[in-house]
Amino acid sequence: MRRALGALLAAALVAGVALFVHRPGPVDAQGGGTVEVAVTYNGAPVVEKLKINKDTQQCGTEAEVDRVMVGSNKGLANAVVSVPTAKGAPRMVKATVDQHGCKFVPHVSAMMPGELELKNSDGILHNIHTYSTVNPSINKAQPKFKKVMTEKLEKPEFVKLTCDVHSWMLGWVAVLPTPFFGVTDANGTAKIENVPAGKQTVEVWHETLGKQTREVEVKAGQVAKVGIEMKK
Ligand SMILES: [Cu+2]
Repeated sequence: MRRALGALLAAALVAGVALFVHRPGPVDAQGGGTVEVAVTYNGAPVVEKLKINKDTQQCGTEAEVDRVMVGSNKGLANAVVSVPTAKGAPRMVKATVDQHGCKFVPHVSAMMPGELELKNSDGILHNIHTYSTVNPSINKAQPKFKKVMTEKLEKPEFVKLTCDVHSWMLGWVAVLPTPFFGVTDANGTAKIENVPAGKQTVEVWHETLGKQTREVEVKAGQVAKVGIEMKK
């Protein structure tokens, strides 16, 4: 009994030390700071609605495409924010876009040059067709049995995703030249962490409202707040 307790205590001590040593949390390695971006839009939301008469079991009978999504306090969702002046180790995370309910989910995603994973959780035929300038266009059928398809987007650019089977399907993939990026949430905010200290440029891009930039002074261990209003 005593022995078991001793072993338990020893185990707890080891676990405690391990926890202390490998404590997860915000890494402040190179003296970076956080850039918190709040994107707003002084206008009304835009939603396109279309009747569907194809694959209705998976797609439903009406498609809703959010072209301008505005949340609380005029927050603009689905805007890509990045710090193109900040260089850092590439983020080796693949961007994943699912074709679900005959929609691209998420509607907007961001990645560094590399691989894009296309999922087909609908289990029906989709045909990805991308529109881009510096990256080769992708135009490929994804049959119902093909659950995942991997494609490459190797140059920074905002790539438009469409589907040749379902004309209303629309999505975007931002291929960015920096690992410091985010996509605004329903409230229009995005947080970019560990941005190298110094003068940096924050860029905001939105599929229908264009691009804007702001200068920001990033200080180590601090949060720099940037507010950007997008206009029609
Ligand atoms: Cu489709």
